[in-house]
Amino acid sequence: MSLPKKKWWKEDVVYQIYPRSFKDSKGDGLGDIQGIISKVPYLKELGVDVIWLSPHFDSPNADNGYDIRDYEKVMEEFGTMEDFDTLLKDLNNSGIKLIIDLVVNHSSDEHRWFQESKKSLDNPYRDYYIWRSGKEGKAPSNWPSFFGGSAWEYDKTTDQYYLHYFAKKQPDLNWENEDLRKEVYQIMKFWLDKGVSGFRMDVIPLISKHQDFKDMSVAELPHPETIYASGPRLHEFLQEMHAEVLSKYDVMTVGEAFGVTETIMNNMTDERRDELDLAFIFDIVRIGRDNWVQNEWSLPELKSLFQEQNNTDQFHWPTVFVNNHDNPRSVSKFGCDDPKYRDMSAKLLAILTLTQKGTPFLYQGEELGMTNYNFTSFDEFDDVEIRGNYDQVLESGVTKEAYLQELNKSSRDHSRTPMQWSNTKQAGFTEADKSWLVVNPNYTEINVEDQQSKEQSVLNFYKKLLQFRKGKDDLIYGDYKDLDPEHAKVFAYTRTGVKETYAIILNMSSDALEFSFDLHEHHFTLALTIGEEPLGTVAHKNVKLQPWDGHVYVSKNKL
Ligand code: TEU
Repeated sequence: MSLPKKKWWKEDVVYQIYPRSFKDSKGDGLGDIQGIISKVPYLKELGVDVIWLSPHFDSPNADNGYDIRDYEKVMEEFGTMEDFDTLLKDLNNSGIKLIIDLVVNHSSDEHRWFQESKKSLDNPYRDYYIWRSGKEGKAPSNWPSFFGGSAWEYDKTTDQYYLHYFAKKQPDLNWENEDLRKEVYQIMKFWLDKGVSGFRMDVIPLISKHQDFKDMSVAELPHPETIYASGPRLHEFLQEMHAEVLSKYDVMTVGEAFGVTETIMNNMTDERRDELDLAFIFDIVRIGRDNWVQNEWSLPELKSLFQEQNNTDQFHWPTVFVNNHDNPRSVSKFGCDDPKYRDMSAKLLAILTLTQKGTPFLYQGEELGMTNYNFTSFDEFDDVEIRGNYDQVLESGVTKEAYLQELNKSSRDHSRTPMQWSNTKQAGFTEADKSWLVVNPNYTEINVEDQQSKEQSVLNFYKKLLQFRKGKDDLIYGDYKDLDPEHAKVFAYTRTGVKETYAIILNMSSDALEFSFDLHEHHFTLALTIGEEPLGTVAHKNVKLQPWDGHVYVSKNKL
């Protein structure tokens, strides 16, 4: 058999840092770059290969940095350009690469371009954004914003509306304008020339707009992303970006593929088309979600989504992740946050993320098994998405209590509570009495310092697994086969490479059980386990699993 083409970004494990919540060095309650620098040894010891840094650019923070005022300046609260350069150098010296967030579907309304653009109809920057006249005193179309209300905002200076898919402080950039595109490519080169190893591209499929701005139908309105992510020039723009910038550097790119169809996704990441390397799709992490509502989901459904990721050819490579800054904590959603099984289930999710086929993306705190926070009032949320949608949701007849209950399952703020470093005040995140977002009180039980001292901790399990994965081409590139797609409790699959086959058997339930799989026949030996079974030769025919237990077996292929 032949394995997919080798690339460093298929083998590396990425760790996402949300700088606001990682580590505060100044005592102002906000994370910063010096804070990250102080934790480079921690990241090195953990064993991750690439850091993805969420936006660190100058921003008025309408959406925590996803609204950029100056693309070539560091956010003052986070530090200086010198701090950034030091971080990059320290990471590289530790053998870790750095990728940064490219947020170019929109900028901040405080960006110099927008300040100019709104001044007059003939301002040279007018066309950097999307301006249209209203229709009969109303917005140009019925397009909604993800953060509540219309996607059009009226500006009286020129008596026109500008488009914003997200908050009104995040006006959409006009990619039809060639000068704007050149500016973006120049910004990318600025950071690449400093030595960053690539970009995570925020809502990248949204950059090409349907130029007719036609009203959406009633059926289309609840999911505007499908319309927004199907613009006619997306592939053309990405190919241009590749030719102008990316082709000149050895980098990785991962596009946030919000709203795309399978065809767009496949084209966007087809190795032969020179667009992007990787994409995040949200089917897995958002299983059961409908906007802010979290419905029930089943394990066979989850497995079918992983199967779909594997139904591609050798020209595509998936990403694997169960956490990020826009989603609740994976232990609370996919695992079990009951303290009895919390650690076991966090370790199980580690195995799942690091043995599926695709580039794994971990998110800060995942390596500790951090959980959702129990929000008890709306004042505790920071998220612009909740604040923007609040009135609309309540007007639709949902009670405040019901909304709060649902957000406790679905809110983005769960993942944004500060990193839990120690058992001291504010979890060792900040010296300040108050952090920008509440610290989860379970920091007394879940924190780095404690887990470093305990051999059996989630953190040490991640370290072990990350070491285990390194250099194992057959595990990384091997073929994927789901052994029992219909099993309601066990997720079992094999990864078959050139010389070895791995069998991964995960009990995603709180029941002890036995999974029938003939280990003898396949000469499997136990290579790694969450539980206490001795590693090495397998004595049993079937696999006995404690609640939330997971086993990784290996066998030599018959050549
Ligand atoms: O997210 C876009 C996205 O996919 C959604 O998570 C979105 O935030 C929302 O849930 C839709 O209802 C990206 C960033 O990751 C996010 O943090 C930003 O807020 C957003 O774009 C705007 O830049």
